[in-house]
Amino acid sequence: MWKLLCSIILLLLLSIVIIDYFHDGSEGTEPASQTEHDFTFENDGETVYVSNGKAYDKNGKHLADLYDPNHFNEHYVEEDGTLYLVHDGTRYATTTELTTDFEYDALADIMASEERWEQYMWNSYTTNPEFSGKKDNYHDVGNTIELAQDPTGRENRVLKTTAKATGKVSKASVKRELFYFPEGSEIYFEGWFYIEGEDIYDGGGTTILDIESNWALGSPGIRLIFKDGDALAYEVKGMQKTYRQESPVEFPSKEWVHVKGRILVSSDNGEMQLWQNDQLVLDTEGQTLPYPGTFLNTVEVGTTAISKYAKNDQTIYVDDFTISGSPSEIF
Ligand SMILES: [Ca+2]
Repeated sequence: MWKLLCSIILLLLLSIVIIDYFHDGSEGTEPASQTEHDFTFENDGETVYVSNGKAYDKNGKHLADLYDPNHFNEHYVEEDGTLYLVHDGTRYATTTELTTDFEYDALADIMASEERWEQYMWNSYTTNPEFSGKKDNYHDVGNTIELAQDPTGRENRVLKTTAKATGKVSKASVKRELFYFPEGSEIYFEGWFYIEGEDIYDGGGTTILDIESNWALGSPGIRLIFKDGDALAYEVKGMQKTYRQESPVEFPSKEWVHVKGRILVSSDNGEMQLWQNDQLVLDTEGQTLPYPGTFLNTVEVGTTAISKYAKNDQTIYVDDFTISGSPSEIF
C-alpha cells in the first residue's frame, strides 16, 4: 500500500516547479477571461488567473493544471469525527500530530511499512535506495539520512541528514504524510536543529522544514528557509512570498538551536510566529496556504533542500521534533 502511495507521490513530484511549468503551457480548451476566475496570484510579475484549479494567463491561455478542486471530496471521508484518506477502498486515518525523539537504532525503525502505515512514523525519505534514479530521490548523488549519535557527544540518538552540493537542488529529508491542515487550522511545531556548515544562507539557501500539499502541482506549501544573515524566514513555495525577520537574528552553527513556531493556515489572512531559543524572532501576517480551499498534508524535516547555488554540502541534525494541530503539546 505505501509503495502505491509513494508511486503517486513520485508521479506528482515529476511535475517541475510552477515557474518553469508556466513557460511551456499549452493552449487550453476552456480559456478563462479575466472576469471568470476564482482567484489570481502574481508569478514573475505576471498575473495568473485560476479557475477550477487551472491556471491561465491574462489572454486566457491555459498555463497549467495546479490542483484538482474535487480532490478532497473524491479521496477523503469523515466518520465519527475522524477524517480518512481513502485509497483503493482502504481507509487511512489522517492526523494533526507527530512527535519523535529519534531514540531508535536505525532509520528503518522509524519508517512506515505496510503493517505500520498508520502509526505516527515517517513514511518516506529522499535518499531511499529503492527509488534510486527517480525524480526527487537523491541516493545516487551521495546524500544520506541516518539515525546517529548526538554530534555534541552526549548519549542521545538524533536524525542526521546530509545533502551534497551538486549544482542542482539537493535534498536529504524524511517525510510524513496523512496530515490534514485546512484553511483556518493552526499548526504548532518545535524541534532542535544542529547545523554543521557555517554561512548557512551563503552556503546554499537551506530549508529545514516543509509543510506541503503534495497532491498539487509542484507540492506548494509553507517552509522554513534561511535568508540573509543566516536568519530563518517563512516562505510560501509556489506563491513567491517570503516573510523575513525585521531584525535578523543569526542562527548559530555547530550547536543545538531550539526552533518553535505557529502558523494560522490561510490563503488570505494567515499568521506566523517563530521563536529561536525562546526568542520571538518573527511575528507577522500574510498568506500561508497557496490556494483557497486546499489543505496541507505532508511534513518534511532535515536538509529539506539546499539550492543549486549551494557551495558546500550541508549536514543538519534534528531531534525532539513535534508538530501538532493544537498548542497543548508545545505551548
Ligand atoms: Ca533524541
